[in-house]
Amino acid sequence: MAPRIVEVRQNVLKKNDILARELRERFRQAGVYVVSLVSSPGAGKTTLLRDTLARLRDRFRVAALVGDLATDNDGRRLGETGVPVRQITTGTVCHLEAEMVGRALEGWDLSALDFLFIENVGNLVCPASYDLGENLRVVLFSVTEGEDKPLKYPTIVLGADLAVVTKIDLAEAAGFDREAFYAALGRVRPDLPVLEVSARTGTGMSAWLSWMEEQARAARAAVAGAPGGRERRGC
Ligand SMILES: Nc1nc2c(ncn2[C@@H]2O[C@H](COP(=O)(O)OP(=O)(O)OP(=O)(O)O)[C@@H](O)[C@H]2O)c(=O)[nH]1
Ligand SMILES: [Mg+2]
Repeated sequence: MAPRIVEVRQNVLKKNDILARELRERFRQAGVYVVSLVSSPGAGKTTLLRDTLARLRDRFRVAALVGDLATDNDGRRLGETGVPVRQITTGTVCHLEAEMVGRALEGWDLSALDFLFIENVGNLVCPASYDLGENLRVVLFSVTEGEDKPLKYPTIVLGADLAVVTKIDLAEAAGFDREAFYAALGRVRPDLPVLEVSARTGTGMSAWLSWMEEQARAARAAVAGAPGGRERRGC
């Protein structure tokens, strides 16, 4: 890459980091727990998120932002759950940036939310470089996309807090080699928690929700216990 291009890219990333830090502080002050989902196109982000919103909406105040290059299909699908959803249409940009998230949140009272979910644009490369100020970043790999994906896209794995293997109902039909997948993931991030789910059959959904709720509880307890921290509603 030419030095000039490298410099511009570094400036963009630096600006994003500053905005993401501001967002993170805003989320912390509002007491909203933010979870982002990243994966290759079609791995099942919207489907998992739709079922997640439907299962959480009676117990928590939830909302979602969803990024896509060209359509509002996912926003409409998620909106069917009845929870507040905003679509971010990125045009030619292959990832969400902190600035886009900040703009999409304009006018939203974040303190009226317990959980905010962000579905990134389907892409295992570009989103890795852009912090969105989220508390948790979840990377999804479907059983149909090949066991070696964690090795081919290590940066996204290195920045994740959880890996979710999706479409587990198709594992047998797709000849998914579980051992090979876990070996590939382990070579990049041996410490990364992994959950297997099927939004189609509901397998693993309870484990996913419990895990995420526990992370949110722990984060809220840490904020409440920190010097200068304030009491928050538990969840
Ligand atoms: N069998 C099966 N199909 C699934 C599952 N989850 C999603 N799908 C299907 O996979 C396809 C893509 O799912 P989406 O949820 O749209 O995937 P996505 O990651 O949001 O896609 P993009 O936003 O385009 O990147 C759809 O046809 C879903 O019905 C699952 O658990 N099992
Ligand atoms: Mg989607």
